[in-house]
Amino acid sequence: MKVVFFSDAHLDKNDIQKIEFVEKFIDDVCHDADMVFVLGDLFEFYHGYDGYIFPWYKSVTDSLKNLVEKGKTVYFIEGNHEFHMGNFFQNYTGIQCVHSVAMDIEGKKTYIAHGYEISKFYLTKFLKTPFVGKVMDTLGPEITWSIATMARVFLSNKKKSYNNKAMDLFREYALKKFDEGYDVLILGHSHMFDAFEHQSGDITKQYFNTGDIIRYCSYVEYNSVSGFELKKYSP
Ligand SMILES: [Mn+2]
Repeated sequence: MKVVFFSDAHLDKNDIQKIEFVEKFIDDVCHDADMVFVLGDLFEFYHGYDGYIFPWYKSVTDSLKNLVEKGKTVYFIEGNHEFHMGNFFQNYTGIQCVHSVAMDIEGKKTYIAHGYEISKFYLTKFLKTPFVGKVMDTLGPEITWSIATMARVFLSNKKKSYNNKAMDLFREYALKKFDEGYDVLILGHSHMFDAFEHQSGDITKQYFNTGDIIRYCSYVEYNSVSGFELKKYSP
């Protein structure tokens, strides 16, 4: 069994090369996976509309759709830049759009999320409310995209660099999840790839952060032979 986890590409409208890079990653690394988790912030901005996919996101969406058509299970975990992928996106692609996933992966109780709940970012929480979702629905894709473009200066984590304090916050959260009974925790959002192990009795618990598929080419892979591993993609 092979499972791939990646996140935080923050693909923007004119990011042609980055979009092609992610599509190549999907082709190269995910083609033989059984399950693929997009851990959020694949897109710099997304709000789902009926019958509509932002044209600049169509090709990468089709790459993921293609995985579903090949029989793989694909989860899209919404990040803080994705507001409501919506039924149309789910029905069109066959991808399951969720906020977090708790599942057993070959005996390991695994929790998978984007990770924005760790930082107390009230603007994100406000923007995620059903009220704001309704406003985006009403404004339609073109106007919403324009507003998002103007507002991104307040939202973007793109320029985040390595920061031990932030990294520790994620690790502390991991310890909390281990206490709740999880064996493996996988997050994104920080843009800092990370891996650490925690001994709990005779069980080794593991935390991973997928980092940033564009900047560090980092991702996490599980396979039945070697377990969970932090990896670097070299095309
Ligand atoms: Mn994020």
